Amino acid sequence: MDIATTPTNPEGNSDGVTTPQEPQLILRSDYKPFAWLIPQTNLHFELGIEKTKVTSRLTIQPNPAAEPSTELRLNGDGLKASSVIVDGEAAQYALDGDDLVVTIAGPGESHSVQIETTINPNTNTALMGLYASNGMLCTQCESEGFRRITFFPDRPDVLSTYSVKMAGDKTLFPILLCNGNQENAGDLEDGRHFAEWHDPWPKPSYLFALVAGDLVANSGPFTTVSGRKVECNIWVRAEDLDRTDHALESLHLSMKWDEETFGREYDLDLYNIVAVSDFNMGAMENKGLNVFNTKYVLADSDTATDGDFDAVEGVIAHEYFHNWSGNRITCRDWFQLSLKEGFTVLRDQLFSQDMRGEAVKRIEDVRILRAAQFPEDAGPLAHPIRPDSYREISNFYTATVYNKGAEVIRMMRSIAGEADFRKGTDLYFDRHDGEAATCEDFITAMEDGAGLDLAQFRLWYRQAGTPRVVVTQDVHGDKLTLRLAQTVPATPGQPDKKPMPIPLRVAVHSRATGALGAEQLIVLNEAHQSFDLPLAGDDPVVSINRGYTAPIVVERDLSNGDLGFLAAHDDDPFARYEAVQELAVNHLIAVAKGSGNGDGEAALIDAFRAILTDTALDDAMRGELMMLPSETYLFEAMASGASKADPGAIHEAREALKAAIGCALAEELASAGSKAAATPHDHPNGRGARKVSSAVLGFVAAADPHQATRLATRQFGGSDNMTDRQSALMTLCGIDLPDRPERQATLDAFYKKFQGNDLVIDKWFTLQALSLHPNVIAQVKELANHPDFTLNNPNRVRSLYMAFAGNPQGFHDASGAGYRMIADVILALDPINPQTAARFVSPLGRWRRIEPGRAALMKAELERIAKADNLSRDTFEQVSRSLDG
Ligand code: B3K
Ligand code: ZN
Repeated sequence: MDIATTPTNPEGNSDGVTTPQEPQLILRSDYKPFAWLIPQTNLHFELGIEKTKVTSRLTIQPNPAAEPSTELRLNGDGLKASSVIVDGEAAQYALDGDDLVVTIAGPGESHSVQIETTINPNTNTALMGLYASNGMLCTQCESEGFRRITFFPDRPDVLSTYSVKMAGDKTLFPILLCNGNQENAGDLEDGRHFAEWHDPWPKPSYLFALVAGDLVANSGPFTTVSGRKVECNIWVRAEDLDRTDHALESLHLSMKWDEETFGREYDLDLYNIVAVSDFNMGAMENKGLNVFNTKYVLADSDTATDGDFDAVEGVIAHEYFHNWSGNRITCRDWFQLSLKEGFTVLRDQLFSQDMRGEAVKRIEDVRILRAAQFPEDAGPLAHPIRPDSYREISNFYTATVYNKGAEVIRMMRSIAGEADFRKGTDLYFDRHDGEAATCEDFITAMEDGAGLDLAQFRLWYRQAGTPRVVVTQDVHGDKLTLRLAQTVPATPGQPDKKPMPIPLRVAVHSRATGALGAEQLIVLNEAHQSFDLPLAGDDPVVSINRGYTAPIVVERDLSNGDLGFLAAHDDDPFARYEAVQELAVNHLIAVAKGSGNGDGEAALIDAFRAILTDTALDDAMRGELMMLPSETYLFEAMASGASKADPGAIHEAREALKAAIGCALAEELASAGSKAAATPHDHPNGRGARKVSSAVLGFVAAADPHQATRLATRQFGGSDNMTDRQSALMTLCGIDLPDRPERQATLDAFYKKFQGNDLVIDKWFTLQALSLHPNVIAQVKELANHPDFTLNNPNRVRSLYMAFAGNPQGFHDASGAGYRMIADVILALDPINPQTAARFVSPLGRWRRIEPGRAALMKAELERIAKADNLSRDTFEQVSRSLDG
């Protein structure tokens, strides 16, 4: 079964060529409530891998909030109904495109509608709806997958109570799971069995889930604050069971944290999580039955890195938090997606900050925002966190809706303060419990509960683009006047923007005395505005956007000396990180533009010396401070205004800086590296030490590849954990020393040791595709022919090609071969899994901001894709926006 493809005009043109018809543009302003309420939905599944029969019985009633209608429009996607019965009689119905339109003519306020469909989960390579994965059956319904199972008003504002009976072969599917609580189960004839499930909480169809397979559980109860005992299960294949403790523990921690921090208690007796290896994204928050990508469940230190452990904890928390921000209160329509996603990302970020330390987590989150969301906001796919239109909603599960959405709510929190923010969220949860709500409802609850006036703040929901704030200052007497000027850049469809409220935590330090000024919060809400701040002493240095209170770009002209001072002494850890980033960006962009001089490099070497030798710094933070800005972030910085990014020049400048630091600080790096190597894995400082040793290897590799080969080979051989193994192998993969056998030998040893462990073999593909090796394009081509490679598994596709698209040196190879390879993947993957294929378009879509030679090659690849027949709605939308925007 394939996802919707672009319909063609059956009449064709006069010259006989058929013209593809554009998929429909859906507008936020067109929202209308559905004509019917569906208080009860009964589903009966006769399960089979190749043939599943679905009988759906809906109780329907006219919706008093909508215009009355005799037409019941039920969405379908590639379905055929074998029978449609209304109130016990064969119904009058018609297919309108993929939708089933049933006439409800009979008398009475309540009707029953029964529909039978048959589907083939085994041919469902799009992994939306009901599909087969590794011999089990599972579902993914958000956003519009339920319509691939049965005809239904598949929209988030139709809430219904579900009762489900499922039956299937007991050997193939010993475990039968659904939302809610199991109410009945038993054996049937012919080796089959059944289970009946009931979910007492009304929900939209996108939260429906069903799983049937041969699974075992890691179980551990949780007792809620009011004393309710919840059975928590992490369901996996038997061979994966010993890698599930971290997931279960993360779930328990999340449940406790949400009670304490947001006053939210779990509301069923059962919480099931199932791990599947074929999954389009990270995980799904289906009510009481989360379905997860194995990548975000399975972890032990032998096979998962510290980053993987954090990701499991974060995603488990995220899906759990959706139980309130998403499930108890859902979205009225998909334009409101950030209502649940932005808020839930903020909640999971705050949780991880509390679990692992605020400073490092904040830096990580800002790094993600800058790497994924800033380019989106600056390119043809830019959209507000609450979009105004879409053709395919799957394309709007973006860093803007998620991560910028979280930043926008975080700004409300900064303005309100923690205590009043909590009053706002309490009111939101109370006021809208059980409803399908809007972003506007959230903002109003925040105004009423937290006592804020968010009239102007609403612009953050409407305007796309990353605001830029230019900072200048003058000093008179004992005051510093901070002059701020904000602009919000034009984005597709939004040429003119208004100034927005920008909360900034600021402090003024004294370089002369080293005195650190007191922090205060200012809110910039005009295009130009000045603020008088007290001085802490002579030579004032402003520390601004501390903690990254606003998702903006700050433009200021600080001397290297001032930046070095902030990098070494600021009392806000984020501001220290930011000062190092700024030093590096200033220097690298100057070098890439051909105007760099030795001062920037010298300042950076001094800053890195201080970072490496500062004994008061913990290693987790030291590791963060040692990270140079990513090449993607540097493109954004270089491509400001009329100037274009030159990926080749940026890459060379960055590698040269790494080499310069590696040479100048060889001793300091060696000593930090040996200290890190001597720290045992389970030492409290172990994680920090591993981060430092990975950063050290990066600098040594640029300066002295022979030495790095020795160090990395030793680290690989002596390590008892995946974090160290991965950083060693990453270093080796990037080194081009044909006379040394270590690179290939270590890759082979890694493969041999972990063959059969899909998640680790994904790493093996990724490390090669991301590598700094000059032959990376040829290597990726060869890996695509490896027997373990398949286009049918999204994790594997991403492990090779998403990694490659994120490898600036390979992807932006001046020949255009990298662009061609990604375009080929999009074309090959689109008929198999359109949602995953469409995700590869955005790297090519950045062509307008790149120097003309490469831009032409990127655009040509987009045009080649656009010409292909039968593009999915997903890929069609992304490619056409990338060419038009
Ligand atoms: N809500 C899901 C994402 C669904 C994506 C559908 N294309 C996971 C999450 O954000 O928690
Ligand atoms: Zn989510």
